[in-house]
Amino acid sequence: MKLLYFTDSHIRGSTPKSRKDNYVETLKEKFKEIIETAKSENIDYVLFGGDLFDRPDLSLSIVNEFIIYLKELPLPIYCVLGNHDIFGQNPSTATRTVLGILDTLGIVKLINYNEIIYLQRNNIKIQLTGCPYYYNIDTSPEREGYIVNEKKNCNFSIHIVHGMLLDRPFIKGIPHTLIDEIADKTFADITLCGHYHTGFGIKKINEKYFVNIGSISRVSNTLSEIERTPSYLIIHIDNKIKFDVRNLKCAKNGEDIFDKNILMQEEFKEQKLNEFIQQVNSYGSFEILNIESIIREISIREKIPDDIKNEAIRRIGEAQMLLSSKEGML
Ligand SMILES: [Mn+2]
Repeated sequence: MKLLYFTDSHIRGSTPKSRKDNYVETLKEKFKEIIETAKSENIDYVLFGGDLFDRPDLSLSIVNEFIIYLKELPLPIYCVLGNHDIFGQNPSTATRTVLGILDTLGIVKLINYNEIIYLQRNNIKIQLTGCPYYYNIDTSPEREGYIVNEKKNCNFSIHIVHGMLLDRPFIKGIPHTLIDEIADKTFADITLCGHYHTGFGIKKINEKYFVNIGSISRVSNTLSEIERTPSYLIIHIDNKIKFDVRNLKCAKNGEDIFDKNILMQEEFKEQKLNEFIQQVNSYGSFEILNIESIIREISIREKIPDDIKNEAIRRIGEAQMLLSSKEGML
């Protein structure tokens, strides 16, 4: 049996800020390549990890442009809902989304939570389950979205999930789940994950595989995204499992699609802001959060001339006025 898996395509009608190419055209090339591969290599089933669309109510003209590719496959793509496919991180809004409509039309097959699907080819039978993204997938005590409780009447079990599964601890304050937390609990032989666009590759723990090969799209201008080549995965299954991660041939060089100057400017801004915050903090904790008082205090300690101090206060006043008039317009 041969399966093809890819994730996080983020279909949208506009080009993300700081990308230099035409995002829609680039993404079409990727779909073409993946669908062509699925057909020419006789892939039995195509699986998808969520975030097919960048928003749940994407304009129908863009949806239409991409359905053409999906419809070329003889079978619907088996997929889970990503956070971008639904409203308010709530999978029960699916019927109101474009992905929900594609499910009704039979162009994709949404795997519902607790649903068990069997995929068969010759003498190989796979138990396929999935879990969509939901608001506390990475904070609930049992992390049940990642756990397959039972494996029966099959050779192997595959679970697709859209959540922040990671191989190592991540930035504090960003909810995530570590492979180590679920590896002993799940019965899935392969856990296919989307959501974390950088991906962590393929990890094997206790004869179980945990996979996130990363998004096929690069939507944010960060160093890791510039250096990453988007890829898809072929899974060969007979009496054992074999993976073949393939870089998309049509994917352009990161340096050619992202503007490194913008990245550097953003980093510079961030750095200056952090310096400013540190500087303010270094004067001790201010009990009063009135910015004018903070400026006055700093200028006394640093012996800053009055005209500079007054200019700073004047500019802050202007900025505050601008902000409040903008808020008034909303
Ligand atoms: Mn995503």
